[in-house]
Amino acid sequence: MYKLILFILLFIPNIVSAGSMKMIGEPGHLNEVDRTIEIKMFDNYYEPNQIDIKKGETIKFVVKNMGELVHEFNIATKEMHIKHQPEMLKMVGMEILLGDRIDMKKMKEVAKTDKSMAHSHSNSVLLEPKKIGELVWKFSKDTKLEAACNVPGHYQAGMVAKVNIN
Ligand SMILES: [Cu+2]
Repeated sequence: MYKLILFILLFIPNIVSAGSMKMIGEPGHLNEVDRTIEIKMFDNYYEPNQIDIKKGETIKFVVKNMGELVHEFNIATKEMHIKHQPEMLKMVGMEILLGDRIDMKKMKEVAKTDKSMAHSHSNSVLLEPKKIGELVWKFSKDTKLEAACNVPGHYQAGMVAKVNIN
């Protein structure tokens, strides 16, 4: 019985995150891309700050960090962003996430014991200044979404883009 409870406690967070992931769409395939959208990240805002999508579209986002700070482009619901923020704060506390740099070596080391610190989410890219990343996402659901940066303070400073799915 004890083992069963432990099993449930260990796996509930995974089940919940997999469930909410499906709600926002799914990782897209490169050979199914309908459109490419370029996103520029500045300190602390996106350009454009509004993204219009047709339901079912697969979009390739080419994300460029034009700012002086590390930024994230993360597609999720508002609730998911708010849940993700303590994780990012922890990355700052552990000195994995520095103002203008990501300590990849430390990230790999810490991720061995704490998977949440690996920051490998299929719905986001985390970029150092001057770096370019890509994210292919299929918007299969018309859930209300936001593209946002969850580096501590950035979301609150307005680093959030509205995603309109029609
Ligand atoms: Cu940011």
